[in-house]
Amino acid sequence: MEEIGWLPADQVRAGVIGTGFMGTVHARSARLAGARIIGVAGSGREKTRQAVARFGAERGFGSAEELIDSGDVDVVHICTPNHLHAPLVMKALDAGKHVVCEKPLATDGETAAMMAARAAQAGRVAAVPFVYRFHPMVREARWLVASGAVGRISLIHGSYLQDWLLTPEDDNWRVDPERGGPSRVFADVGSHWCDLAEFVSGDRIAAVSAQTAVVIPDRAVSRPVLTEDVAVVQFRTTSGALGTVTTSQVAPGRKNRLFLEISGSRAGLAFDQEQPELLWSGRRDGSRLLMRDPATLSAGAVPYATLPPGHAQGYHDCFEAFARDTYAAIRGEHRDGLPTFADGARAARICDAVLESAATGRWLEVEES
Ligand code: SOE
Repeated sequence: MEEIGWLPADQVRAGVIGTGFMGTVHARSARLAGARIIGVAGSGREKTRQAVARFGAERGFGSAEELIDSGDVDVVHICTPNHLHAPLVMKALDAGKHVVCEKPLATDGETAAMMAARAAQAGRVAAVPFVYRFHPMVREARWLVASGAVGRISLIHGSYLQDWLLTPEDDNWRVDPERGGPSRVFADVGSHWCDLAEFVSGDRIAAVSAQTAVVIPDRAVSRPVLTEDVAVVQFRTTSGALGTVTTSQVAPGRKNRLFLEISGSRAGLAFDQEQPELLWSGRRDGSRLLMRDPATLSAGAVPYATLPPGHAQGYHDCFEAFARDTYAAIRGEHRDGLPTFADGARAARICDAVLESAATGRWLEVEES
């Protein structure tokens, strides 16, 4: 096909596997980040056909494998149920593709580590959309910690609460351990929280003590339910800080409420993902609510503050920034804070420890890498 003049010579060519909510978000972000959406592969011809139109894709593929083997796809976005992540990632890496794979990277830590090692060996960009790193006020919090403004951290705590699985009629592939893996709420959203806690604090979760509960034992389709609705984790960090995180997908009224608070010797910070334009900053002599304003943000946050103050940025902006940084990395440019397969493997390792701790009632160490 003749190259049209206005198409940048290095325009990234993306393929999306999966046509659900996440596939749609990935396709939108890829397009806004400047990629061509070469094609889509869904779980059936009709879903693929509808997604081609919805995603603004150039064509549909008959299968994920066909998309991966296509010579005009540079990067594959994998947005399928969790059990398919590993086989599709490995096939894409073997085909020389860069890969973006939804979290959890894999349903166990050992497989996730193998995927990360394969990506490193292949020299491909391999990213995981821990997208809450891309809220400008999260970057501001990270900058404040790194600058010493918070002081020595003593406590990291918070929660990630949702209610979309509150009733027995609510069901989803994530409930089925065959498709979602052995952990549900912690692998699905606890992974985000732990990644963000480590990203902002610069600390590492070193050991966990967890409890999990299946609150709804029978659902409309899945019965008996084997994966947890609630997980409560106590932890200590490498630097000696203590912490807790509470995760639930049966918390009425909480829609996507990731909350992270860090207490240091000089100041405290708190971020609420449902109020992402704000960052609470607390000191002994008073506290303030910092509002996202490019004019007052640190150098670490400004690149992600793409709108004027008062024009709220949100989830889609995070995903678009993630796609931009991923594609910049594909072009060989460094982007600070890009969540890679190494981060995905870490999240899976923490999740393994949480499940084992909940099963045995013991504290479990979490290896650094
Ligand atoms: C469902 O819990 C879900 O879509 C997660 O899978 C996403 O990772 C999270 O960002 C929002 O909620």
